[in-house]
Amino acid sequence: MRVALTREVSSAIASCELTHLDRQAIDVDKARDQHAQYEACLRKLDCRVERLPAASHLPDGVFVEDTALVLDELAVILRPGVESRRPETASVAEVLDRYRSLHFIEDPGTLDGGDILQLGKTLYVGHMKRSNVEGVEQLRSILKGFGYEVRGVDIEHCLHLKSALTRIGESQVLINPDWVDAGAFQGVDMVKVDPAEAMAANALLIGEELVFPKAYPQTGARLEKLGFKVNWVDASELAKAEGALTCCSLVFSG
Ligand code: CIR
Repeated sequence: MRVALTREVSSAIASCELTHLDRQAIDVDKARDQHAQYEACLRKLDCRVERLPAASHLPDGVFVEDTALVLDELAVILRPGVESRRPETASVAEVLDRYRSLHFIEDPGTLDGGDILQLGKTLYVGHMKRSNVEGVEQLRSILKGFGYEVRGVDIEHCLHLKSALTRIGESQVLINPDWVDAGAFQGVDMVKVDPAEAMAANALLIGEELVFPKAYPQTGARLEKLGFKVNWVDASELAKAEGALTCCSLVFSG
């Protein structure tokens, strides 16, 4: 059974962290409605959605991806790069403890899940803002015995590695080559975002289908032309909080 862990949008989302965007008003009801539609899409793709409650002291809590890395063999509870997000991990750990043995990134390491891209047994970790070298080292040492290779990758102009590229197939990524060095992904097949849609590289792959934002029609059309089944969702309110689609769930086999 495929599980998708999510968290309801906080009433305090207006106080979210922002790095590259100017603060805009966020309509909480609209954000919750769009989030519910996102969850409905995950259910349609055979996920059992397990939803954590929102909390007013967790403005960015909806972006659960940043709190943990779930692999087949174990889960790693991460340590987000910004202080305000660290209290999000406890309730996520409580749920994941039912599914996996837990390992932890500890001070002084920081790692946001949005910086970790898994392609088979290779984990690419973007380190710049939120994730530091100590975090990458700790992850490497946790995963050493499980046959995973951890590779650091430089990113620029974006918040997380998965703002710049995401997995859309077995060994295939959707990429904005202006934000990450494509050369770091030797042997990986690449589809580029439409040049007019810099933020379009974040697609959520579930099974063989993609969940993709309506905000980037040209890149989505490019994917459809290549034969991908694209499930379009409107995530415009959460985008104002600098969140994309992969950020809103942790999907794993339960
Ligand atoms: C933050 O800055 O932490 C949130 N406002 C957005 C996090 C988005 N998460 C992600 O890309 N994985």
